[in-house]
Amino acid sequence: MNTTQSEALFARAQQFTPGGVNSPVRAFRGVGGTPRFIARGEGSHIWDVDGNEYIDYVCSWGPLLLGHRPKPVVDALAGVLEIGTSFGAPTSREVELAELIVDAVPSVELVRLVNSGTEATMSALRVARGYTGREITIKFEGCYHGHVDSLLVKAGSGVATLSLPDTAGVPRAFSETTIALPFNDLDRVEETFRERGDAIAAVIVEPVAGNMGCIPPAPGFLKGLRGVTERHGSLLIFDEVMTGFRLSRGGAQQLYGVTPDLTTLGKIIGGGLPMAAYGGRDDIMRKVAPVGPIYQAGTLSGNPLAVTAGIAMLRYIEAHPEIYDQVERSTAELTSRLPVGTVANRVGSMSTVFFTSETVSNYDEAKRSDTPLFARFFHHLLENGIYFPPSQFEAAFVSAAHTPEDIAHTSRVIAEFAR
Ligand code: HOZ
Repeated sequence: MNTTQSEALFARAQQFTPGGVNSPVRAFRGVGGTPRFIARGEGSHIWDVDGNEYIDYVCSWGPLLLGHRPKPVVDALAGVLEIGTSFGAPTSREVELAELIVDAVPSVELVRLVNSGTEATMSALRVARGYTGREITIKFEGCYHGHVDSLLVKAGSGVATLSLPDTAGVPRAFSETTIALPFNDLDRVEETFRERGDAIAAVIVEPVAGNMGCIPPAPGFLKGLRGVTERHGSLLIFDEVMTGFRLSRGGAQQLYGVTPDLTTLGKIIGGGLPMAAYGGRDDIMRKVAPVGPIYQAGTLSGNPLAVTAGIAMLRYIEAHPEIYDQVERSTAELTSRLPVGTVANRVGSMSTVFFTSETVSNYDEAKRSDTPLFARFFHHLLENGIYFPPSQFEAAFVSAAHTPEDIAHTSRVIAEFAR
């Protein structure tokens, strides 16, 4: 495979940008080799600057539920260019998007739009602290909630990919407000609440973990979190940046029937443009400025382009509920012919192949995967025109644009992988 242009761009990029990338996992450090510089995408396929074509299972790390350049989103964006790109004043489109989100996501009665998942989780945590008057947060090892200072404790995603112990630059006072516990271990959560319950503002969780690879919640785990937080007067925050509108229109909370107090959203709600949100119970969200004392603001929040793409995406999803069955079936097929010595975790259209024969239900178990072997698997796929996440500790995504031929070809290539 010729990668001359990508290599040249990567060398040039490293002169001007740390590691040559604007987000660490993209640098391929978890798998080695040259990151592909992408020239364009259409449907389920992308093309790199050397003209190589790939079936894309990164899907921009989740936002592209409809694949690249879906017509409803592209058409809506063409229309918005007529009106302007940013006003820093409210527009009717923000109201429309807020209504769509409130209508779809069970826990969300009021919502505030922001620009990135990091901003959403940072703000939701501030609201939880302001509302409860407490400072401690429980998070789970291997879960990733953006690069919020206090949440970069035993974090997944790029932190796990680069095997960073914890992150330089975070004041100890911030990380000391966080208690990290093993995912799916309700006993440890109960025990921690017994010891420090009256200091805990919130439990934040990815209801289906996607940032240590895909790990589903154990039966009863999410309900247990709901129960213990309620009993101790703390808030339950679902980080649905990845799972929101991906696992169902109402996200993981609808799928598992557990309603948190606050929810963070991102990725799909921006239709492929930078957009995120946090929202939840009316009485909690009314503590946010300008109605309440908890301050949070943003110049580009509710940006007309991102909001327009988000509305087009959510309206399409509302009108085509059948896409959820379709992407789930495709993902089941994709993970049906695994090489010996692997396990695949899958929920809906999120999945990860781990190189271990043991169950993977938490971060310690995910770390037992043979990551050098994962790297060989990744390059086997890449050489055969299949673009998977370049890290063991990320989820792969299937979109509604993936065709039966894409899936059949990919599962054949997966089955052919020889150790
Ligand atoms: N941490 C992101 C996904 N879990 C990766 C973002 C990116 O590199 O674009």
